[in-house]
Amino acid sequence: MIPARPVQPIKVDSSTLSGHAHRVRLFLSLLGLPFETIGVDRRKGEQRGAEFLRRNAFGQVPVIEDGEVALADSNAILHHLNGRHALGGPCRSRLVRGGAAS
Ligand SMILES: N[C@@H](CCC(=O)N[C@@H](CS)C(=O)NCC(=O)O)C(=O)O
Repeated sequence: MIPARPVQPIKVDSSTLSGHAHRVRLFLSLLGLPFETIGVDRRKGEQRGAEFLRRNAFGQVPVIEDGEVALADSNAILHHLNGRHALGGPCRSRLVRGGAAS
């Protein structure tokens, strides 16, 4: 099975100084996947706005939108990205075999 490339860039709701959001963006970068960061200003309380709470009722970043999949929680997101986009995990599929470096 060949890992699926996203048709559209994956949207990542993220905010500065969020380690949870950072690790999602880092993993997307390691996989070489296209993504778009959507800034959520937590100092302004944007994560508690009605529009954001529709995407994540816990009012936390990160949240991703990957095609038809909308998902919160960094661990769940990493699991999803690994399952859909990185056959065997990024180390086996891209880094160790040289895909990311070439
Ligand atoms: N279990 C969640 C935790 C996410 C989390 O704690 N996010 C923080 C930023 S690092 C947040 O959005 N806090 C809400 C706030 O500041 O009101 C995950 O792994 O994604």
